Amino acid sequence: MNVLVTGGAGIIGSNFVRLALAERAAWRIVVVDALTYAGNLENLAGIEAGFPGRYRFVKADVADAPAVEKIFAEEKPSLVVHFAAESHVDRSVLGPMDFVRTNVLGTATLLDAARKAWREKPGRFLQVSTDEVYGALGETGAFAEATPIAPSSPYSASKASADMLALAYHRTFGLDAVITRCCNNYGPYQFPEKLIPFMISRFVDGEKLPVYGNGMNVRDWIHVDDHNRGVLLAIEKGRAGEVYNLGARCERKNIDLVRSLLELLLKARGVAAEKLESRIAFVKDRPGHDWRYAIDPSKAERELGFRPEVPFEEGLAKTVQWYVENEKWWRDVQSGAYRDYVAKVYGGQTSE
Ligand code: NAD
Ligand code: TDX
Repeated sequence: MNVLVTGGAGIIGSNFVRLALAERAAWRIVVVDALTYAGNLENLAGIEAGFPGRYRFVKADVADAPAVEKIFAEEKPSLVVHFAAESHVDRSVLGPMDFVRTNVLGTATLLDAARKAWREKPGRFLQVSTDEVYGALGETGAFAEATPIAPSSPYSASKASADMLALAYHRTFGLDAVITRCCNNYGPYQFPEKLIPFMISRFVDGEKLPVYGNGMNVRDWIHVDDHNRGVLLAIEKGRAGEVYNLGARCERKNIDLVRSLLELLLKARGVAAEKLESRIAFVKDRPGHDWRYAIDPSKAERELGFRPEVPFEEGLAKTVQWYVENEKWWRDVQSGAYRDYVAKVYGGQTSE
């Protein structure tokens, strides 16, 4: 079975490719990724050798219709797992249009190519989405699939638009589309702009840790492997036209999470405990900062048998260990050296 995985060079996509090739022997995966600033071929290192004949990488922009149609014609995929996106909220505040282009137009381009390619033999389109489409919660409650969408940032509005297009292609054209909406991911290969790897890299560099606002905002956390196991379940057991929320019932206030990180780093790097609190700096709040996210995953648990396996404290400790042991990986990202790897493989054609 040929599977297109878009955005496979990002954190979630690259971990998905590893998991799926290991656990689904009949799959051959074609990664389609534009290698933007967030795409890192080092995240996929070793896969070609580890799974000979079952992996191909194509550098392409999902919003480029001729390129996408060519890939569909060459590979005849029966499944598309669509991870590719501009994913960082702060960047969407600085420059919303890249988000509209990739997340809205890119998703529409893929859906339309799938509609045309699957006229005779239908395939499945898995749209990877986010809890952020539901907007912000107050102190209580959780997002269910029936919660009205009310996105706050250009990022979440562009993801909500993509979800609406996927559902419209299902209703209008009968396209077999399934949507998963997951909470905040953590784990190896996460670009060091996201909270956890950003704080780790700042700590190691002796910099202050900038906590937005009063640090009382709440995020709901899941290990990337648990998210990806949920995506596999939605692919194989999900009903067409349905949305499945994925989460591990693991809410943490940002400030508490930063303090846990500090304690773990203290163990890993041997820094004096009394110096830790002075490392935290409360800074200006993010514009439109959603107060609280919490996912109710009971539909996925009931219908898909979804059961997250990684306890947060254990997953966080392993993740900190990974960043400590793989300092070269994030140093190459900080310095831009990871682009050289792209240049070596693709003759300098990066997409920035
Ligand atoms: P990421 O930023 O780490 O990676 C995104 C990948 O998409 C990169 O490899 C990038 O090169 C690629 N890409 C970007 N624009 C592209 C384009 N126009 N054409 C082809 N490829 C392009 O993102 P991530 O955190 O791995 O997120 C993957 C998906 O999961 C996204 O759709 C995101 O909205 C969703 N999601 C993320 C989280 C999270 O916590 N990170 C939570 C829920 C849902
Ligand atoms: O330096 C920081 N200081 C800080 O207080 C950063 C980078 C973040 N924060 C706060 C903002 C959020 O409340 O930490 C929380 C997490 O921030 P991010 O890592 O930027 O994630 P978030 O905005 O919650 O969005 C993430 O989860 C849902 C992903 O980036 C999205 O792609 C996903 O859809």
